[in-house]
Formats: sequence, C-alpha cells, structure tokens
Amino acid sequence: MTHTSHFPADFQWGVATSAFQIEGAAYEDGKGPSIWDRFCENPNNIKDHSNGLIACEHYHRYQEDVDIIASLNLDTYRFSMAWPRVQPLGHGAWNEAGFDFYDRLLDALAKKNIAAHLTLYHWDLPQALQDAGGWLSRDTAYRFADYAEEVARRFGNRVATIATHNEPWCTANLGHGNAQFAPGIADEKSAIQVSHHLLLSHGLAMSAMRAVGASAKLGIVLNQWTADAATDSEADRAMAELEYARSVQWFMDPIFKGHYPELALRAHGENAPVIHAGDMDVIHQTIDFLGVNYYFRAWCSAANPPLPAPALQGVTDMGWEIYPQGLTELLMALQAEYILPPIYITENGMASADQLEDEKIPDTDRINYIKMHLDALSQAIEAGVNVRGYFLWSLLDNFEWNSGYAKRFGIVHVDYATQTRRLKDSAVWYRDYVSRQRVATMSEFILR
Ligand code: PNW
Repeated sequence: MTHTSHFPADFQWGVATSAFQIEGAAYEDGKGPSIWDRFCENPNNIKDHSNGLIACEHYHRYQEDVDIIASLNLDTYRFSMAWPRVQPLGHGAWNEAGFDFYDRLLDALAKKNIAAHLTLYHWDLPQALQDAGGWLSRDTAYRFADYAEEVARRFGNRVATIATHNEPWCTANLGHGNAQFAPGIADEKSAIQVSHHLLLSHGLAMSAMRAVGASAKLGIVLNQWTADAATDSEADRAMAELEYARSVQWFMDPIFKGHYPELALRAHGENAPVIHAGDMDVIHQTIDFLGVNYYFRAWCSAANPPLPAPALQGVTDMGWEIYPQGLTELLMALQAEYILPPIYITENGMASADQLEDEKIPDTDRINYIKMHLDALSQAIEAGVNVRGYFLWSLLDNFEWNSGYAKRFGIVHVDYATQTRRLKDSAVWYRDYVSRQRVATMSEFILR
C-alpha cells in the first residue's frame, strides 16, 4: 500500500440501514401500509417475489442489532423512520406505538454512546397519500413538512442529524420514471414533476424543523456520481454533461443556488416541472450538512449499442462498476462548484454473493471495495473537502428493493430462515480498521 489513509480525529465511523429494508413488522402496532408494502403485493415487481413483511425482523431484534454496532466499535448509526409507522395515513393521527419503537431504539443507541442519524423518508410513503396522488400531488409536500415538524419536536434533541430525503433521484426516476421502484409509475413527465415536489417538501420540512429549534443538524441525502464520457467524441461528452446536469446538479443547484440547471431544464422541454412562485426560495435555504451516497460512476456512450464501462476494477453483484476514484473526483467537483456544508458519506458499499463457509463469510471483495473507497475518500479530505463521517451500506443483509433478498449488501450476514446474524469478514475488518484509525489519531494527539 503506497498511500496510508488518514482521517481527522473526530471523524465519525458508522453503518447505515433503512426502515423498510430491515424492520419487517409491516402491520404491527398500528403501522399503516406504505407504497412498498403495496408494490410487493405484486410479486412480479420483485425479482425473488419477496416482500418486506418480515425482512430482518429488526423491529423486534433492534437490541441485538444495536449490540452488534457497538461490538464493531462504531460510534454512529444511520437509519430511517417509517412514516406510516408513526402516522399511518400520512396525515392526521399519530401512532404512539410507532413512535415508541423509535424511542426504544434511540434509548438503546444512547446507552451504547452511538450517535443517531435519522432519515425521515427512505421511500416508504404512506399508501393513503399515494391514493391521494402521492408525490405527483403538491399537497404531499405539505404533509411531509407536518411529519418532519412532529419528528423534530419529539426527537430533535436526541439525534445528531435529521435528513429529509434519501436519494430523491431514485424516488423520482426509479419510482416514477421507469417503474422499477414503488409506486411503479413509468412516465418521464411525472418523474420530473415528482422531483420538484420532493425538493419542495425538503424545503418546507427544513423551515418547519428550524422553527422547532432542536439541536439536530438538518440536511438531505443525495445519491451522486461523476459522469464520464466513453470517448472524446462530441456526442459522448455532451451526453456526460447532460447526465451530470440531470442527476447531480438537478438536486444540488436548487438547494445551493436557487434554480434548476439550465442545460437539464432545456433538455426536459415540455416535461419541465410546474414551479409555483416562491418555490425556489423555499428550496434554496441553508442546510447544516449534505449526505452523499456513492456507489459507482455514470458511463456515457452515445453509440448504439452503448460502449460498456471498462470496469477495470471489476463489478459488484449488482453489476455496478467498481470505481473508487470516482468518489474523489465527485467530491472535488462538488467542492469546486458549490459552497458546501460539512459532508457525510451516508452510503457506500457493495453487494456480493456471500456464502457461509464453516461459519465464516469470507467476503474479500467487499473488504477491497471498502478499503479502496476509504483511500479515495481520504484523498478528497486531504485535498480539503470537509467530510465528517462515513456510513457503510449496510449493517445487515436486507431487502434490496426490487432485487429482494437476493442481493446482499451487509457486513453482517443474515440467515433469513432463522434470522441468525453472523459477522462477515468485512465486519471484523471494518472494526479493526476503525480501531486503527482511532489509535493513529490518538497517538498523534499525544505526540503533538
Ligand atoms: C441506495 N441506482 O439505492 C439506497 O439508498 C439503499 O436503500 C440501497 O439499498 C442501496 O443504495 C443499494 O442499492 C440505490 O440505480 C438504488 O442508481 C439504485 C441506484 C442508486 C442507489
């Protein structure tokens, strides 16, 4: 190893999950149905015809899962709240039994000194709101702000951060653009209008939560990538530029600059969103942190068929190109273009076809993936990007959306027949890596 990765002394090390992917208990204690519960009722929507009814049973096994996080020597945990668990219809009555679950979870984390990073919306919209139009309806943005305000009031002093949305790009484009995700709509114009309502809901929620005055830092989590042209041709370069504008800048520019990127707006043409007077001001307000989820780069080829990405460092079990330097490049590009708040890498990790061998899961590929991305991250930090923490996706194998349980992202293996959790080699490696980082910064501190 030529480059010894180095992280700031107060750097936060964690793992991430989301409610629908691990909780199960889909209809327990008064939880209402979400669009993902509904989406899974059509087994053809999910590759292995599974659903989230049981998942990792985290709703009942949260104490064991918190103990695992603590045993890995991690000091932060990112998770999401299931909106229909705490407000079954997405408006009106709160479900106290649902809030009680998150209350117990936060207590368990606090006991272990693990800082909680809460996401309000990781894709499980109350089905009742979908029946009223979902994110295509402007009204949903106002319902979301009410929910955000209530959560900030109850938990805003017990969590380190609150993120409004996780990956609005996915909700818009996979949920409404190509129907791969709930609610299963395939309509480009709808997807773009939804992206505007998601951003609007983010802004409204920010204002509502600010008014509560809790201690939690407030922000949003975006999935991002660099967009590389397959060749030097004009067509490929234009495609890459447009891809970056439609995915990264489409969400970043409104928040940080108060307008949509001109290039993408023009490309959307008649599909451009309906924007009410004042919307952009609502969206364009200070956030305390930015969450960046990074998995791969976008590879842009105008050829027919498109040139495949070189994938010199391999592909994951999702078929995603492994491209660690994209993380450095992305963070440098963001730093050059925006005045950024502190950043968290809120997700990064890989799926692999892990097998249990003599009670061990030797997921060497995952270890390499994480190591390479941490090296890439440390390079961006050395270059001056203010990154405060890293959350590995994911703590557990879990319900990987339309891939069901067939894709395993966990550093902890889950045997779904028995719900047995077993540390994969990557979990042990990550624990030791984090410990070494702590020792390194500690001894530096002493020597200074
Ligand atoms: C993210 N894409 O999803 C989500 O935040 C997680 O819930 C999920 O489990 C994880 O990444 C792994 O998939 C994404 O197609 C899903 O570009 C799809 C894409 C990106 C992120």
